[in-house]
This record gives sequence, structure tokens and C-alpha cells, in this order.
Amino acid sequence: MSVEFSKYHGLGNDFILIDNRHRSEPILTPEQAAKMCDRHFGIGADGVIFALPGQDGTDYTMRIYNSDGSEPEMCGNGIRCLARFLAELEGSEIVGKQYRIHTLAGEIRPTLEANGRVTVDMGLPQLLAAEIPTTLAAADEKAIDCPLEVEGKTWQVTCVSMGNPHCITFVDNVAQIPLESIGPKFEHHPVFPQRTNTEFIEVVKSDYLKMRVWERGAGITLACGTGACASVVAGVLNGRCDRACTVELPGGPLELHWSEETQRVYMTGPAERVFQGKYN
Ligand code: ZDP
Repeated sequence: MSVEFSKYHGLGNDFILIDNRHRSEPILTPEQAAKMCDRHFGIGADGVIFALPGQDGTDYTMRIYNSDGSEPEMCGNGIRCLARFLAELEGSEIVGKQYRIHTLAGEIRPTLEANGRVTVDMGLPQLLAAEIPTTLAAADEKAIDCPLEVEGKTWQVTCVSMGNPHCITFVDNVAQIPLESIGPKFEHHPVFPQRTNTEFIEVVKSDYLKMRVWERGAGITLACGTGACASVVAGVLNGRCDRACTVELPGGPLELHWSEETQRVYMTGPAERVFQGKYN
């Protein structure tokens, strides 16, 4: 078997992109995708993204496997990469062009901007405990500022779904969080039946947050688009930040806006192709 691929990244959150426009199911199994993501025995990536034919009136469908082979509903940095990959495949990159993309989290709309940037209408955040899902609050209630015991310490967490689950904790200093050891404890905590992505946020100013992330199925990554969206929503719900914020990730900054008018979250950031190749 030989598969053509392109390698992209959005702020160092890196993905293998596959042209899957001829078939409605991914051409690779989750196991094959996980092998490709291995940084020593494969290409190396945080996930594999497939560009499939559209459904329900959309232009294309996005499917994604994490580096462990699990399948998330959505990926914010990944969909920016997908938008630029599609422009590349179509042979024309037009500033202002918007794609309608079907995902497991519903329809998401990325728009191409100048200088390789992409703005994504990330849709409505889901806040009810049953939607996240988490058992930290009653099914039809929000999980805002809830105590959660991890590693013998009580953390105050807020849960937000951007199609995929996020657990956000505000801390004084993100650099001091032992992410490698506590990340997996949050991810696999029994209060999260679908596991969770975990973000630690330091509020530098009301419109500037610093974030570190432990991703479900991928571990420490340099950036997480859905996580940055979820963190701004959590910050607003806790009265800690403005609706328009810059979120600084280890891989660089993202611009976020949780619109009061539409209640949707808009994210702007870069996406870049690094190389192409054939995987054997
Ligand atoms: O929800 C999950 O299992 C995530 N690991 C999916 C990937 C999210 C992501 N990196 C993003 O940018 O939103 C990357």
C-alpha cells in the first residue's frame, strides 16, 4: 500500500492530510493512522485528517483520527489546515472563500484569509453536563466552577463542549502545571465518560490568556483550537475574561471571539503546509 499525503500544522498542532474525496469512508484504518502519526516509526503528527465528499448540502466532510487512533468529533486547528488543503487540491486559493464542512460536531465553516490565515465559525458551545458529557453536574445543568479531585488536590473546573469535550481550570501560572503527570488523570477521570481534553489557563489580562493543553488521544500538543474556544467560553462564564481574546499557546497565538449576537465562537489563526510525500 502507498498513500499520498500532505503534512500541515496550525501553530505546531500538526496533521497528516489525506485526499479522500473519491470515497465516503476514510481510506485508512484507525490503526494505520496511529502508525503514521508515530514520531519515530512514522511521519509524525498529532492526528490524521481526511477530506471526504460533502453530506447534507456541505462542500466536504472532515473526519479525523487522533494519534492514538481514537476519533474526535471536531478539531479546530485541523479544520484550518483542511481549508488550506482543499484550496490546494482545488488549485485556487481565494481570500474570502468559505467552505461548508460536515463534521461529527455538525457543520463548521472555515473562511480563507490573507497570509495563510483562516477564520473558522466554530458554532455554538454546548454547556449542559449531558452534552459534554460529564457527571460533574446534573444532566441538564452547566458544570461551571465545580470541584474536581485529581492527584489528591481539588481543582475548580468548568466544562465546555465545542463538539468535543473540554475541562478548563484557571491557574496562577501555567508554566508550573505538571501537565505530563496530571493530564492523563483528567483525561481518564471517571466523571468524563467520553474522556476529555484538558486546558490550564492563566489570565494575563482580560483579553489575553495563556493556555497549556493535554489533548484526549494525543497528549501534550503545541496548540488546540477547540480548546482555545472552550477556554474563552469558560473564562466568560466565570467572569474572568472578555468575549474577544487572544489565547497564547505554546505554538503561538490564536484570536477568539464568542459573539454576544450569534452566540457562536469565531477563531482566527494560521495553517501551513510543510511537506508532501508518499507513505509506504
Ligand atoms: O477531542 C479530541 O480528542 C482532540 N484530541 C481532537 C483534536 C482537537 C484539536 N487539536 C483542535 O485543534 O481542536 C486539536
